Amino acid sequence: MKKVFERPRSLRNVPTHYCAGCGHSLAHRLICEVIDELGIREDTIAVCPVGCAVIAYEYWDFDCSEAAHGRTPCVATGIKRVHPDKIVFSYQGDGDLAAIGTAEIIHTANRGENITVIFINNGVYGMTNGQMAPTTLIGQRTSTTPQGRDVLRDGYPLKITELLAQLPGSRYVERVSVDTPSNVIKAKAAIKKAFRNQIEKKGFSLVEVLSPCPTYWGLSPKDACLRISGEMVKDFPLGVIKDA
Ligand SMILES: Cc1ncc(C[n+]2csc(CCOP(=O)(O)OP(=O)(O)O)c2C)c(N)n1
Repeated sequence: MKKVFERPRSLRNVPTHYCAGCGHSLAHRLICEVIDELGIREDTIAVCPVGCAVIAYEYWDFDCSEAAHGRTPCVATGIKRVHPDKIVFSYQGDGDLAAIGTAEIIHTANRGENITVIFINNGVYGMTNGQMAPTTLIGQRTSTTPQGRDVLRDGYPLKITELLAQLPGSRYVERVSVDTPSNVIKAKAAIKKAFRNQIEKKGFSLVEVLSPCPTYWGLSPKDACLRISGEMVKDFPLGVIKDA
């Protein structure tokens, strides 16, 4: 019988703790497929974040380090500078990257560190019960904005990825989504390009992944995916933002 589907070598055969319909598990798998296809499993070092993906190292079968809140780009920088031959990536949610670690990601991009950043934007702080994140949409209800995000009180959704693309040190910045099969395929291609850039020593690459959080959006997994294409992409349009 012809084999049409198998688990990537880099993905451990264990159940994850993610909620039904969560985009983290899809993103994890895509990263593993890319690492397998590039043949870099033995040379890859991941830096795991705080937030829902805090124990990503339980699911990935390659070397991983943990970092404190928002500091994964700094830990990744240190590892990469000591081991320039290794492929180093940081994995962060929007609370981690765009709030707690704003300074760290800006300076890492600005220094043009030759690392890869995978940025999971689900618009909320998932792990700590769905509080507002910088990426929360205007009017979006969260546990800390029960009436909806109000611009006068809470400011605007932060397009941190566009901001990072402005910096001369950033090389490749793309926003993708995992809401539909075709977008999943595009997301994988972007992740692969970001890893390939690092292998080719091109510098700082970041892929933002719009990711459903059915639990804290209060939606079914299907409706959470529909919310991405119906609402989220208006503020966070998909596509290449910078490819220098
Ligand atoms: C300095 C500091 N700020 C905040 C927290 C609480 N905290 C831990 S994980 C987390 C949520 C991170 O959310 P995000 O990065 O969006 O990832 P998600 O859980 O949504 O995947 C927060 C707020 C903390 N422990 N310390």
